[in-house]
Amino acid sequence: MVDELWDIFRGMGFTRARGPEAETEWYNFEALNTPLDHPAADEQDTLYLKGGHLLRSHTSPVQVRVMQEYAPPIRILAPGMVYRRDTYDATHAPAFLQLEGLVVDEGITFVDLKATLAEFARRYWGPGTRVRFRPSFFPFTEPSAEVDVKRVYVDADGQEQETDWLEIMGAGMVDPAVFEACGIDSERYTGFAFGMGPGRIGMLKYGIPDIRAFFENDIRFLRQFADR
Ligand code: 2NM
Repeated sequence: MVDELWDIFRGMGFTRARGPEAETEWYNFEALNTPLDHPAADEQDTLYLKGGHLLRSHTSPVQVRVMQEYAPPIRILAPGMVYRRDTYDATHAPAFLQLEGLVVDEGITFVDLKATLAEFARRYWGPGTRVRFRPSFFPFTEPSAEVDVKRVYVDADGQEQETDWLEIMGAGMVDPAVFEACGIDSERYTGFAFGMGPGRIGMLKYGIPDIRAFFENDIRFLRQFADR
């Protein structure tokens, strides 16, 4: 899944970035405009290690590290494992893949966000794909949106069919407070970011009803995807 998604974003000019899975509270929360007493930073949702570190709860700390080290223009994709204190059930795992993107330059607007993510959706699900942006909230973006796709296709009887709207990712314009925390001039630069779960997208694509199938090492399940 990560390789397939990566191929599309590489074709749109993104570079791959990586970072540590054991992070500090500053990189995981505070640099991302999330005070430690914000509900999203509540330790209920986070796995703490000894010595002031925690397992990253999203890959956004990778974006923070890239913004600290490189001057814009920035166009990166950060895939990797993230960790949350979630109960293991059909739709949640305490360790799961996330894939986040970040674009920073002069003059980047919400139009760039919509066009990039709509183009991604059409390259992944096909040219007939419809894309919908719904208002949402993330501490590190303003405005923020959930991105839904609907697939329109012609069935074996020649009838036009369409799927329900499927939620595939969150996205938004990077909050100026995040740029300032990372040492980027928020008067000069704007940008957008997005995040998705490759496991969730695979579940939607292949009709996998239970996320635990990815972790159980049932060779009959895994072998179906052995062609990459
Ligand atoms: C999402 C949704 C919206 C995001 C923001 C950033 C950063 F570092 F630039 F602030 N990285 N990723 C982001 C924004 C992630 O995931 C659902």
